[in-house]
Amino acid sequence: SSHTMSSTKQANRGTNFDAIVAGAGFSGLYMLHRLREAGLSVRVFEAGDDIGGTWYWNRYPGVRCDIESIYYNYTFSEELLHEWTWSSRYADQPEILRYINYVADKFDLRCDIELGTKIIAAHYDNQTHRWNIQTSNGMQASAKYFITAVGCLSVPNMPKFKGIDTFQGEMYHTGRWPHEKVSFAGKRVGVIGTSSTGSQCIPIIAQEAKHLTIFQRTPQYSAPAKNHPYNREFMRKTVENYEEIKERMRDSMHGVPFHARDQSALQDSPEVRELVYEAAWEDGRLLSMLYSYNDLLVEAKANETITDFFRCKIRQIVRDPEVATKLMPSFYYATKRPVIDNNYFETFNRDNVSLVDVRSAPIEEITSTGTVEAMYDLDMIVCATGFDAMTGPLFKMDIRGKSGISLKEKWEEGARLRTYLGIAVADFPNLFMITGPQSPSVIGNMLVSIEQHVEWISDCIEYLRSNEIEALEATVEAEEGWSKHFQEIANSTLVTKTNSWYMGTNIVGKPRGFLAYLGGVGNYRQICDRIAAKDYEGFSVI
Ligand code: N01
Repeated sequence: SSHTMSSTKQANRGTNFDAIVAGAGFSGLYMLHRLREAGLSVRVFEAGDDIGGTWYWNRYPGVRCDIESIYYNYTFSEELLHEWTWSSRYADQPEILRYINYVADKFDLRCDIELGTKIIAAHYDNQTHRWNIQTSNGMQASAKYFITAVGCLSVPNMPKFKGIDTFQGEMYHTGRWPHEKVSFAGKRVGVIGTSSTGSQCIPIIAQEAKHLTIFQRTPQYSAPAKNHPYNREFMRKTVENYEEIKERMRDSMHGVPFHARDQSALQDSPEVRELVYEAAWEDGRLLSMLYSYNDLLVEAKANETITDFFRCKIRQIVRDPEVATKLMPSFYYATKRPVIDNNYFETFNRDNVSLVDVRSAPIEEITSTGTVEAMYDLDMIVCATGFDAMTGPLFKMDIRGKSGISLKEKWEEGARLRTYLGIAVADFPNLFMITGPQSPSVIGNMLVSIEQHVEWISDCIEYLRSNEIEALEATVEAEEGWSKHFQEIANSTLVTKTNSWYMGTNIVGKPRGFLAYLGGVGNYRQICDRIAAKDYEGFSVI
């Protein structure tokens, strides 16, 4: 049958492929490269008018990565590592997008990417064992393997305030920022949201706007990023040692070559703890604070020692005690993704900045001239309100498996997410998700997770081809086992105690449940490799 398949492929080149990939960000691009190298015909469909995914859409002022640039890049090509030089510790969006474009050109990827084309449906055909794909512009295509590379944070969450459509000023969501420069000069700007995105754009907008009003629902813990230019010597040395760095990243908890100190926060005296936290504060890495001790995410008492430290810092930085009090976070530290910033808390000392607590008095309505019964007159509203994470991008496509049930229907049944390794789903043969729900991915450095998934998936596909297996499907038992293990790990930490996009609670009507695997990227890689070595244990063959 593989013979007929390949001759059909030859006859219908253009619409029939070995593999179809949804999305041309970091994951889709590498997937395309790997599969093409393995000799498959591949088509990538990308909704945006250009490649880059997250880094194509998120162009808001101040946008940078929170993982150091030298770790937030591909590691699969030594040549690429040597060719590229990052300018600073935390690269900004234009630089990361330049990198992605450089990679696309270097590996000649563009010819297999269809831009401005959203996949709206993907249905598995039981007769042909192929995925039939339909796009927003009426294209039909089919493939043996369907791979989602749609990202974890790609569907903006636009708040549904009453009257929002009547607002006559400019309104933006940070995740859909215009390509032309947005001017804040002379304007009364409101920013809704004070998390990773809000804390990046607020200091920049404040410098230009006539007045900036910040609508804060949940105060954040944020530590200074301590961004600085990289020097040539540092880049050279790092690249020279990259083999070792790469091993450490792949073996780690969060995809960076560092780990937590092997000590409880409760073993140190308050004075020593203070010194430890102070050093971490000065260090400026996303995980420095969390890595101060090994029990901050599991012991409530330990976590309280670090939240005290943050509150103290905020009180020191923010001059107006009333504003400082409003900025005091109280959830367990790092149960939301930590935030690192450039002058976030300092911005509240500016005369043209005011802070509104919308936890005690939520935004109820947007009128033609501003928010909240016109109490705040605004020329512009910036929504830094986040995303419908992980499942959101998958649900944008009507993905239907063997039995005709959609992924959305499956996971909404009993409000229960079920996957095998976050990669595969029972009833959906030959569907592979890169950085899907229940995988580690967004817990740390996305690039390490992306490369691991892409390599695991392409190895799996090569295994299927060399063994002439038509299709592979996760078994219900394997899926149950993974989901149970997944949940046990999440429950053993403090993360499930906090409402966040990790828990799905930021989206009205979304079932409450943790979305990403917390067992660590190193452990996870070992589990995935073990399963592959056992001839894809937990999968059944069609
Ligand atoms: O989104 P968020 P984000 N009324 O969901 C508030 C990555 N990222 O775009 O906390 C009022 O974290 C909401 O309030 P609350 C990173 O993984 C990385 O900032 O729900 N407020 C919160 O303050 C990150 O974790 C980088 O009470 C409303 C904010 O909006 C993830 O993306 C940069 C509201 C949303 O916070 C998401 O970050 C940016 C409403 N109706 C993003 N609805 C870096 O690499 C929402 N909010 C540095």
